[in-house]
Amino acid sequence: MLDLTEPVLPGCAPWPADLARRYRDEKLWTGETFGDVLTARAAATPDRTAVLDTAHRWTYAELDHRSRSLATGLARLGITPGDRVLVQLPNRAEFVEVVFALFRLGALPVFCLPAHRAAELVPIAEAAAATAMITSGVHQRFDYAALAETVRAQVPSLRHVLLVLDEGRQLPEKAYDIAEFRDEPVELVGPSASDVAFLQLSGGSTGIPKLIARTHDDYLYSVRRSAEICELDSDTVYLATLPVAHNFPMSSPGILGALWAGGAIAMTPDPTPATAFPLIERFGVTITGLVPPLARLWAERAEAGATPDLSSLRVLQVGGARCQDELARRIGPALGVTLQQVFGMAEGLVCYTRLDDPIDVVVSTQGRPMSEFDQIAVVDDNGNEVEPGAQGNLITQGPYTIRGYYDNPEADARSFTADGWYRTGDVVSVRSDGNLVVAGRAGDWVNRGGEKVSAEELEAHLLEHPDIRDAVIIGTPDPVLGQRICAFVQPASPEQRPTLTTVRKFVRERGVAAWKMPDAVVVVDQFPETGVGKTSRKELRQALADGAHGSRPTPA
Ligand code: OOB
Repeated sequence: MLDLTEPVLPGCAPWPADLARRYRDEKLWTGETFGDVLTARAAATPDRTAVLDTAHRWTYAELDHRSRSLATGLARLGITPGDRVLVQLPNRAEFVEVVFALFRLGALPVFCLPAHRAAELVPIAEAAAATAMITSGVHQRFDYAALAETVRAQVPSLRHVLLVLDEGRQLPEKAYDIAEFRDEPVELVGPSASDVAFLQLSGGSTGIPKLIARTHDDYLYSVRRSAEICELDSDTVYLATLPVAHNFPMSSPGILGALWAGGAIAMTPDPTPATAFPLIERFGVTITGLVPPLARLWAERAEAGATPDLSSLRVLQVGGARCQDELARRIGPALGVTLQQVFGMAEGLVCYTRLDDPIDVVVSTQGRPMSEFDQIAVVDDNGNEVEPGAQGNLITQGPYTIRGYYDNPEADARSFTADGWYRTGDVVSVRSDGNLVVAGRAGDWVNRGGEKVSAEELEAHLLEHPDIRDAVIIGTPDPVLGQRICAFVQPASPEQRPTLTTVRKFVRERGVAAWKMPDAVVVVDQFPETGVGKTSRKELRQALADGAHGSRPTPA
């Protein structure tokens, strides 16, 4: 009998035995592994399409065979169960092959984003004590093989670099081509469902990366529930538009949800309308997920007319950052889809609006937890629950939310309560209908002389300005007031650039309190982005601190 009080991987906090037993008794954790799911689908529908990209179309039988074959080859190379393997691949079919090969072997993929560079990858590889890295050759003019070599040179545990190469590409001297490891499959023992399946990265990591260990049991439960809520079936074609290693396109319901439902995974190498729209038509895509800046771009492109045929697309998910109501209202009509808001985190909890929710819920809320076993609470800074409906800090625990980071007691002390609830860092309110409204990250408030201004609230006002395409509010240090309000704005057109005077006048005329007026307006053509495409407030703050953009706030 499995002792549930033992950590599943040294350095990981286990679920308390009573909760783990409950999740098993309730059949949330079913004892299946990812390998088991693929085996079952390949047996049931061997000839249905499992994965397609611009260069490949694999059936379930082919994907199953490829993953067994590569698992066997990786075992021959000396990769063993429990080994950590950095995976940094663009959205292409081989991502699925590689990840399922590692799952079958019981080695743990460490999911890195294509945007990561040595400054991120070295500490990640060190924290994970990774033994291998699987990456691509040159992609979008960046040499990932050279990057992997840089990482290997600095991380002694990292022995092997394996590359997914396009045909005709030359193999660098010290690396392997994964094609050399597609062996005749042999049966491998494989992991058990309570084992850790992979390591995911926490968003917004600084310093020592926070690694998130997810088990087959817990992650598969979230995948299954997500697929149910998103009404996936064997006709689903899920397009991985965001970088597929991220939790949202991976499992909410993502590529794993599509696979669980027996549908197809489609991949686009880049998320722009120019690339993704023709692929939606070509592959008959039914659902995909975007971060808000991309959703804005897609809506604008569709509103401009003359797009490829997007009529197969039924559901467009938006998540990863707050989708402003103004944008949410436009998406359905512009793209002819049902909008679904998704509020989730790699640590676990994912909330969805449901596909049959009234439009007010879909446009104005970030949905409700996927599971009746998710527990959420909204607490003040002392940890006491706030009045129903009031804003506060969201904490959560449940059948697929981790109870501690991988081997990082300092981060655990900050991010988890003594009894294992995860402090999300998000400020939310819960409406009487149970849906959450995300007001922002706890740090996204500007404290102007003691008056707190919600960045999200002020941004929503600015988005109503005809000359403003997108807006981000940042607090800047001020010797007298503590902080001042700086508005970064993207102009709607190059000719009409908003100014401090016009913006303040506009906000005032909307009946907003005087102390919420921006103290400075900085017009920029593009916002910096995180690896998954969210607008990076951190970089904007840094730009202000560095005096970039000539953006020292001017006294109003
Ligand atoms: C997703 O995961 P992460 O780990 O990259 O980021 C999590 C954080 C949340 O704590 C929250 O601050 C923010 O991203 N966030 C949202 C949001 N979705 C995520 N803030 C406002 N509204 C939303 N809809 O971003 C992620 C993981 C799974 C599914 C979807 C997103």
